[in-house]
Amino acid sequence: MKNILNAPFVREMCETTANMYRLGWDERNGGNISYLLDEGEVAAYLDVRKVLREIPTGFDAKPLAGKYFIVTGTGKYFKNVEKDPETNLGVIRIKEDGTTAQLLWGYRDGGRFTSELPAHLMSHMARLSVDPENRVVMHTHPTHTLAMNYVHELDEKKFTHTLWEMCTECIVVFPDGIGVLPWMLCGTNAIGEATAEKMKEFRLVVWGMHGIYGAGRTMDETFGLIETVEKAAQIYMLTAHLPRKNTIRDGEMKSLADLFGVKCREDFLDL
Ligand code: 2HA
Ligand code: ZN
Repeated sequence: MKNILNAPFVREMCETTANMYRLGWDERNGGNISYLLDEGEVAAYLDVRKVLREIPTGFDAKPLAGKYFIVTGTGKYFKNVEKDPETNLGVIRIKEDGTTAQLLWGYRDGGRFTSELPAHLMSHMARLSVDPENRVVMHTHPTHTLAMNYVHELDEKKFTHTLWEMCTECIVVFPDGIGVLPWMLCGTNAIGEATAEKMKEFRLVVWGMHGIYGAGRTMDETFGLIETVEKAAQIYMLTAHLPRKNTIRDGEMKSLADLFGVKCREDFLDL
């Protein structure tokens, strides 16, 4: 059995959480990541028949029964993942009942997965239903995106459009736009269900005055989505209070989408 601390999926979790912490997005215990793993990938590092503990999830994730995830721990700091992955991360498998997580590795101090597991697993189910290759769900509190939530309307079309205008690359990176939820109580099944509903349509979902969710096929893709939104939000926050002299026009955005061969949400443009 190979050392799990060298497993690419553990390394990716360490590198990504460290990166996000240093960007200032994940203060204290802010943020969480879940990453769908292949059984073969896990079996190279762990005896998958050896369940350390069973932890009830409090919701039904039956479509994910038998699936493996590496997930950040509740109350754990992104700042600390790199130096102690086995305490701050856990590898779980969803049991056949759909409502129990079997812990195979991690949460060494008796901990458990993120309190946002409902939003994560429900988002995985929603994304897998539209993209069978989806593997990553990421939640974070990016500073400028969050700042923008206080001064910009929380309307999907308007929010997406403003961000598309802020960097030429935006419409190419997230042509499907951004779903927006109002402020809701986090850590609940209700916010999980609302997030998953949006995830059928969007790979990015803003949680009003809280943060953002991203989903993608790889860690890089998912991180890149959120990073691009955050960059655009930063440009917005640097310019929103100044007289606007120039802008990228809707027709120009459409021609970018066409050039790069992506299908954008045309109803979010005024063509
Ligand atoms: O896990 O970010 O939304 C900490 C959070 C809750
Ligand atoms: Zn949060």
